Amino acid sequence: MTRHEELPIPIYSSLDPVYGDGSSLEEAQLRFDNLKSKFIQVFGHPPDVYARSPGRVNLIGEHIDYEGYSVLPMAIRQDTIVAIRMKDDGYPENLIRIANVNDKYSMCTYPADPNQEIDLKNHRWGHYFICGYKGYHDFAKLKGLKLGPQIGLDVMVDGTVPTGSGLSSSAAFVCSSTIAIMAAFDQNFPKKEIAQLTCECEQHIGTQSGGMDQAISVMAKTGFAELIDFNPIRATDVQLPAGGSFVIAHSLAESQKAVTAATNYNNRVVECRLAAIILGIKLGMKPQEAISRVKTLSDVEGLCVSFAGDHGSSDPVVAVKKLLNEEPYTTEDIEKITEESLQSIFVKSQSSLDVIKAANQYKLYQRAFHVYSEAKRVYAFRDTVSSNMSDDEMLKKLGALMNESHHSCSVLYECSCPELEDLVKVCKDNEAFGARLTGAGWGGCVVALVKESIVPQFILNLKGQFYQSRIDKGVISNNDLGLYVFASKPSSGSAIFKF
Ligand code: NG1
Repeated sequence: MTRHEELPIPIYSSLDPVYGDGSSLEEAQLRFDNLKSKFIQVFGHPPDVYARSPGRVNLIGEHIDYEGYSVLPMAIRQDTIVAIRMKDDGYPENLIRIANVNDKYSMCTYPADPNQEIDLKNHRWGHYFICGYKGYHDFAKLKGLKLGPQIGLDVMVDGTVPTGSGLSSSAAFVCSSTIAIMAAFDQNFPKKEIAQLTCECEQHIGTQSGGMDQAISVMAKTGFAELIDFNPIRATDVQLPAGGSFVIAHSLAESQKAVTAATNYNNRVVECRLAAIILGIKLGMKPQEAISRVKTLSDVEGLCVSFAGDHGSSDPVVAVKKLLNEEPYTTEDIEKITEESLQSIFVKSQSSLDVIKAANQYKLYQRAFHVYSEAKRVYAFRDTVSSNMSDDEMLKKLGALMNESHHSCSVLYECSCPELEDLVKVCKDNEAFGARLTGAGWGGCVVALVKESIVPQFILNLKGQFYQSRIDKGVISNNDLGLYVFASKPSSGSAIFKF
């Protein structure tokens, strides 16, 4: 049987395979009708083709994808739809015009040049489309495909994934853009190649993104969470237990990952690399060898595990505890061990150099501790789901793993914030089996595992205990509450629509 990730992106001529029936189908039909009519209104022609990709919620496995470890997300219902038309009929033939159905996002215009540099200092929403445009051209070149002259594109976007919320609005946008461009050229490829490609596309925005978001957005299946492995990318269906429901709740603190990359997201990627290099050296590698060969903590896991073996354990955390200092490292501390300057170690990566410029200490012990222990929790979660425990026991165990994950993110990885801490506490006070920040953190959403039968009451309690004061202060309006707190079932992945 062909594995799911070997199949191309599905192409549909109607909406129901993705949006189901009833009110969600009606809602989708309205969105597509509106997208088409705005497209005609702005560009004077209907689009050729549409692509959609969903946001996601990560159930467990935070900040470990870029270290090569498996993660366990599911796609959510909210998605981004990109309508596209290739301009083969004259002026302005070599422009890319990107409009949005939401007036908040004004039209962005770029040259139709795949070699253009993205102006990272001036962040614009359309940059994410250009990530897909550049990435797809590089991919096509590698494949030896001819894309023809640099013709212009007209693009209209409709997104419902809340931005800056840890639900991967950026990946939903980059994936739907890349797939729309691919479909406009009448091409298609296996999902695993598109997952890899879209991850590389998103790195053009300046984050050293791991690949989880694009992988789940592209490969998700209705009704299942997925265990995503990297190198090579694979997705394995995970059936979630009956009787439980995942509630997603926004902390209302917005996390602008691309803007804070140097001090937050990319900082952690750099810290993990340094922790891995130092562990490699302490475990017998020559500094030069460690610097050139060790990219991630998974690269030195084998060494750590055999060190742990000498101490009667199989847990790589033992090596972290014994070989790294709990006190933060200064640049000088690190350079004494690596015998090479940080500048030169990271010379090929501008975004890492930006991290070094902004940092004055590095918490290597804490970051490595988090990564190795979180990687184990992902497998514990998967094993729990496939065990023969009763549903109730299972939900309790899964909740406990989620709580441990949150604690580790908060204390060791320091990617939480006061609003997330508050919200996690409110969830736990209201009978959630477990609750944790989801996605990159520093704002954004919490995911809580709740007994299905109490979901409506649980949401009402969150409203009273977390949102009401914010509604009163005008941070959000009462009518919008459903956008910020909702239960979610696993939804389907990317699709192309040709009507
Ligand atoms: P979000 O929540 O979309 O910012 C980011 C990364 C993931 C992963 C998580 C943390 C991107 C596009 N996504 O997700 O790859 O590392 O943080 O687990 O950078």
